[in-house]
Amino acid sequence: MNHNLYAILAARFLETPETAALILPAAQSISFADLDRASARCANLLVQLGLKPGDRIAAQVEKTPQALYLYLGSLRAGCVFVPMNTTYQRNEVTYFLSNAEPGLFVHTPNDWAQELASAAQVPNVLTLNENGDGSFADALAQQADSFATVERGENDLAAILYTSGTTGRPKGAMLSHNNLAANVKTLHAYWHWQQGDVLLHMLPIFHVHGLFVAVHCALYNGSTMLFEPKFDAKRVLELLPRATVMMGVPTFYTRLLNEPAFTRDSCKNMRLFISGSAPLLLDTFNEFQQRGGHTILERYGMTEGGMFTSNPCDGERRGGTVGFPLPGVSVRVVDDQNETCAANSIGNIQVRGDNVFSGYWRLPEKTREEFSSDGYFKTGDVGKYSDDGYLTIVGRSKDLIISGGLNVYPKEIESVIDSLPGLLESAVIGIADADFGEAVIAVIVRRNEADALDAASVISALKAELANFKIPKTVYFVEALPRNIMGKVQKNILREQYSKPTA
Ligand code: MCA
Ligand code: AMP
Repeated sequence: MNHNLYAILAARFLETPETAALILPAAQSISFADLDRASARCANLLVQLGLKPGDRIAAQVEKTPQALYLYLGSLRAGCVFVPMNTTYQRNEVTYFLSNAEPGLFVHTPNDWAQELASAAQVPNVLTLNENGDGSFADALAQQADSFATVERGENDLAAILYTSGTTGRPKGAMLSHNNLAANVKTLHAYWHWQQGDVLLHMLPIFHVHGLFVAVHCALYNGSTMLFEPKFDAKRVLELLPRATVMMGVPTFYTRLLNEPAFTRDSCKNMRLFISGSAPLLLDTFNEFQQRGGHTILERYGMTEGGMFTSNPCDGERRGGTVGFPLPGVSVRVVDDQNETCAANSIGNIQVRGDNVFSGYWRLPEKTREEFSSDGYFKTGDVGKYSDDGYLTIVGRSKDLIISGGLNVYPKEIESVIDSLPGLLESAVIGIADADFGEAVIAVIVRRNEADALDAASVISALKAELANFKIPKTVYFVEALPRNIMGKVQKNILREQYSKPTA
């Protein structure tokens, strides 16, 4: 049997080849048969460029149908897809290219990508802009539109997704065809995907949520996606009457609730609203229920394994919890000695299952550290089970901020700040924010007041180095950072201090 994920998805969506796979903002429709032909053209192009199964394809491109063809073509050719956030800056991309050693880099035209690719000796470089044009699209047009999808085994890699860490550089999570297939099959059944479902797709497609959860579920169900370039609350209101399922990060839901026109009537065609990537506040859950008449289904997952737990479709969706372990996924809460915690006791969340990745790209040591001796992945999240089996995430043991569903590791920003002129040290923390859930702020100690950068200059220096969502919303200067007896910065004190409304 061919375990290639594309073959598994296509066997289902090609049952209805003339159904629209994508409907674009200007109402243009792309059928499943079109998708199959376009991904075949891409796979043929990859072969022509000399890419072999197992070769990496790095992509830093906007959300267009062509970006999806690139992903599906990569699967079909047996290559390993490495998507990157479009707001990563040159230093961030430099690292990904040198670490992944791709055989092809497809990028949005800018001042630096070509130069970085040459420096990293990437053999093939193509462009793709936000309109779906560029040398990648031109090259696709020259290719034949059929391709025999390459045979892949269960453990062959389909993708590497980089996730940052509390220390050091980002790590590439290696996801196999079987990891991805196992998760989509489970989610398809658990969320009761059904004939006629239409997915409102407003997430980016360079992360697990938008690409592997949303796109895979729609393809596996043969469902149309209303494929929008980015989230826009007013546009959601226009499109909801044509959709039945929406997935989003909590910011999507708080922004929708800020729209006075959002009512029960807006949602009357909807079957399911799903939230994840960050905690959904109980207030948002309750207000959405009252205003929209729908109970948001919250689920929990991670780049390293897709989805782990979910509230049920049937049965109680309990606000403030992430529901039950998905079928086939074992999720346990353990103490620091790896002993299972009793219900209502807080401990470390660990997961095991066919969906869970095999390790970090070229980091065997790091991989070993992150798995228990009995094969559970240590998520770094902290939680507890209720007596009746609902999991609640109560915090994180990792120093991580999640802003608008995107992960920000303070250490990375602190290192950049500390290297700026006249600055001695810094602490980056997350404080509660009505829009992003958590907002990034920086508390900085100057080395020398006379020639230290001011707040605006710090922000503009950071913008040149880091993706936009990592940039602190506010910068504070202090004389010294609070430290404990071991010399460790007490971020809890800073969080308390800066969470108070400033006069
Ligand atoms: C944009 N900005 C942000 C963020 N996004 N600031 C903080 N956090 C963010 N997430 C800033 C920009 O820097 C810019 O600032 C200003 O907001 C406007 O930028 P724009 O791009 O127009 O923002 P937006 O369109 O309003 O985007 C907000 C968003 C977006 C819709 C929440 O970030 C988004 O789609 N997030 C979803 C991320 C996601 O897919 N996460 C899943 C990861 P300035 O004006 O100062 O320049 S996968 C995962 O976590 C696991 C597996 C899971 O469980 O799902
Ligand atoms: P990422 O590394 O981008 O895959 O982010 C995964 C992290 O997002 C998890 O380890 C959790 O900390 C967080 N996360 C995902 N879903 C939820 C949720 N429903 N509630 C709270 N945190 C979540």
